[in-house]
Amino acid sequence: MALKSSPLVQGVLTPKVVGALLVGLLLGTLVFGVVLPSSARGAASSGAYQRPYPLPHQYWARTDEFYVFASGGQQGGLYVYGVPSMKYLSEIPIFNPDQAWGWTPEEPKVRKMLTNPWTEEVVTRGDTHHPSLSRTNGVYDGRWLFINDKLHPRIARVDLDTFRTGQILWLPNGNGGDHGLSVSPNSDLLVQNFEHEQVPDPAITQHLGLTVDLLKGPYVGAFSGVNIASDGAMSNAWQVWGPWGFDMVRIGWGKSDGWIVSTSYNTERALSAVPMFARDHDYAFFWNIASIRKAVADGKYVTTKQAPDVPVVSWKDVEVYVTPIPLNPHGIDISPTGKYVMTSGKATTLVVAIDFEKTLEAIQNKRFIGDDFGIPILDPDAVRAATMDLGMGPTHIEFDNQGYAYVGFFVDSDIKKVPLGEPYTRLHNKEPWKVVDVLPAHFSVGHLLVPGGDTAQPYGKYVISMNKLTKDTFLPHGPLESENHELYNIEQVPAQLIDQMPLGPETHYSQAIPASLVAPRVKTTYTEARAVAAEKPRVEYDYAAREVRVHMTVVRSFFTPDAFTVPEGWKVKTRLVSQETAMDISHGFALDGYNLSVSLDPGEVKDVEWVADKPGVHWFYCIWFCSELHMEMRGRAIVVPQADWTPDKETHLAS
Ligand code: CUK
Ligand code: CUA
Ligand code: CA
Repeated sequence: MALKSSPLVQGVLTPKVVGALLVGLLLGTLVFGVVLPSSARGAASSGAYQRPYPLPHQYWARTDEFYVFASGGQQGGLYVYGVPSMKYLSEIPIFNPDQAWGWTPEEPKVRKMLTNPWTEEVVTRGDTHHPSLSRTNGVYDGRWLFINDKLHPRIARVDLDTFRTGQILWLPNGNGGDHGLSVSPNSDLLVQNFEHEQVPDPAITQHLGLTVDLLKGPYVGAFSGVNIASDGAMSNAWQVWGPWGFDMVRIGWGKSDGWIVSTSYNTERALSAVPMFARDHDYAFFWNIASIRKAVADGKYVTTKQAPDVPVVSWKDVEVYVTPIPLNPHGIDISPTGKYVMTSGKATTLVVAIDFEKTLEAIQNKRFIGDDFGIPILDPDAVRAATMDLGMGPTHIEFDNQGYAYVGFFVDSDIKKVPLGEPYTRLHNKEPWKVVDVLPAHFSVGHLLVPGGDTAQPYGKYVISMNKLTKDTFLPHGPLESENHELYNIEQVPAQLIDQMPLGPETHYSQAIPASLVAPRVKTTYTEARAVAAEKPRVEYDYAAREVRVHMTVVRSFFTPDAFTVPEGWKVKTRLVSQETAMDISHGFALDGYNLSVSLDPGEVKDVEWVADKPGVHWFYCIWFCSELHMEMRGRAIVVPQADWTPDKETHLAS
């Protein structure tokens, strides 16, 4: 019986229908099939992949194998879901305020992170593209996730013990348009490319020996190197500038250790779309990291007024090579041993596998076919392992643990599975570089992921395709449609599409990490409140500073104090101290009519500052349903008109 025709689904529970259901229940067959999830019914059919969650209680056992951290694009943070259940878990706000997830600039810590250090503007629009999980020896370690904002020159560190943003670092000398981001195999270096060409400080263009015209260009490109300390703290290390903008990037490992590989699709240095396709090829870049550090050590750099501590190095002073890649390459990805660097001509059907061992030999033997802006151009014949004609619009590539590459095609709307060459042939016993499987996608693949598919040891088993278009896959939900994350099991050929999930527009790269590396470190409560546990609730009036300081404890289901007075126009510094120790019992402080709402997790301490510029009674209330007395968990901020204020209206708490 088709689910569609089920009377339960249609909600037509007429007496006649209920009667029929009862008969069905008594007979114990057919009708029962209607109300069970389709997976439970499908379980008997042989060969079909069985979804591990036929019934909810099995989900309570928390049996998902992987967390997926999906960049939220214009949502400005991350989506988090489980695999293979494809169940949405949460969101992590980063660059955009999001009060649903307790991330509001009313909190000074958040406000400071969102503030551009040079302009002091609070920047609340972001566009996340490229998450990069921290790693040790080239393998995810579950400590942090780093991610960029394409709209502004800033990157963030998310701490995986709290699923909260711990740091936002602003990159100097650029206006944004930063794109590819990659973390080194031991998480001590991060590289952030500027895809959009810039008009930098004149000190930089002078150092580069290039001229840049504000109106006519051509502009110049850059990437930033960021140091990551052992506690995850990020700091600007250096910048390299060159004639082009740089798109995607990976820091190498294994055979490509010590090198940064990146792409540029605009080696034309064009200022509009069509001329960006003028050349029949652009480049893949190979940057030697040690040579960048040496240029800095040798003093071959300039600095700018904006960032006097950040050395800016010219491409001329470092070791860099290019090799031609057909028409406008985008993604550049590295196989698990670090040997193959794969990229593709986005506007072609061609996918290129570069052998990094051959590349190092070609550099040694000077197999150059010329130069561009002084950069030696490596002979494609000397560095390529394969050039494959695979389909329309190859965009991004990931790798599994069986020696296969997975290439996503935007135009073809599919993923092609391709065996890699040596040393992987002993794993798959296939002729390398020939398609062995085609995974249909719905529709237009952007990024794709294999769990661990950008590391030295992919976990394999699944591919998730992040499709840009959903067309009619889901119920209509307005002209701006969600995207479609599709889960395939890749343990067999053909791969099986096992689930789909709509997710907000629009994710770019996403990564999946074993649940066992993250779940055990996730905190359920904070311990900050212990430090101030001895402090008593109080209200202090500072007439010189025109400031009221409220020290408030918060516990089910009371604010203490639950009322205080403020003279109109004064600043109110409110310290909220959660005395909760139980998991999942968060409170909050939202103030009627004041554009102010902060979340307070168990054991957390938060400071909120606001100016009492609206006279009257303003209730503050708890924002989460924390107990059956949640609605009653509220109190009053009484803002007394300036003319009416007398010191006897001060609030004094009984001690
Ligand atoms: S990009 Cu969006 S699909 Cu910003 Cu990595 Cu290629
Ligand atoms: Cu505390 Cu609701
Ligand atoms: Ca081009």
